[in-house]
Amino acid sequence: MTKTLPLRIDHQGMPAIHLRSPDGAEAIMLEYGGHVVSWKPANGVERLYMSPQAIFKDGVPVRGGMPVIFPQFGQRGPLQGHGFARRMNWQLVDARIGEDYAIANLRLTESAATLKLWPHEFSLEVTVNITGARLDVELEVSNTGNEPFEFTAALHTYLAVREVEECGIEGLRGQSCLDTLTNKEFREAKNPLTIDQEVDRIYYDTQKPLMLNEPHRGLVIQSENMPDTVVWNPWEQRCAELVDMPKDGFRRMICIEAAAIHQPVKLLPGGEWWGRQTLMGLD
Ligand code: TA6
Repeated sequence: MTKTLPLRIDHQGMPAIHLRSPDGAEAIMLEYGGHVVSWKPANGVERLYMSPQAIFKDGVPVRGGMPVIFPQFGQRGPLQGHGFARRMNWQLVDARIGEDYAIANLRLTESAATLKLWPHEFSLEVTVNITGARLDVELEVSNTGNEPFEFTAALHTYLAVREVEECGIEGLRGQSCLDTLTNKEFREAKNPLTIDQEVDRIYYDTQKPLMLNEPHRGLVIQSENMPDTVVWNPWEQRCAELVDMPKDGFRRMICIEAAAIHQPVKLLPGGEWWGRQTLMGLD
């Protein structure tokens, strides 16, 4: 049996939804950006990185958690970096708790503000489902207008790590990727991939599960229908330039992002698309 709960809370001065599954898993989502800002599996240990200097203010993207990137990844188009979805207030559609899960669904649709930036009618939904050691975040896009449109999208997941230089990402060897720092494409030779400098890459068509290993724990990362994986760490110099990151913040995070970038998604009127990222803690 499921029941609807009043899960609304205030988080850093913003309306949010606090999900708590009966098995102990927890997540917090802001209505601003449809943004997951915290995920604790049932063992109670936070798995998402949130910058202690993150700014919670309308119009400013939140540095950490899981920003929703839509309808433009990065600077690949005329919009502001990473599009507008992370800078808009979304509507709560549904939040429920079940026997061993909790789920919430938020929606963003076109408004005068979005139409000014991007002249398309759309529905963008994010659904977050937590149970035990698992988090599923699903994006759904519908073209509710009369003209086709194209978009790129990502779940820009900031993962919390004890020390980035202790981490290894398994599962990328052999994958083609674009190094966006040099604008060169190459095939990944490393397994595991370790991080000891600035990294900003788009791995194409990564359909296999990835593992983020730390000496004391692991995380399985899977995506469906989001064929690309972005790996980002700003390292020391770039991090120092980010006003919303502490000096050593780059050591505590790594972004592993499920994305659809290389082949933009085309939707005809009435067309629908979905993509999902699943994280599973192994502690
Ligand atoms: O996903 C990686 C990336 O596109 C990087 O190039 C990097 O600048 C980052 O996202 C953060 O972007 P933001 O606009 O949130 O500062």
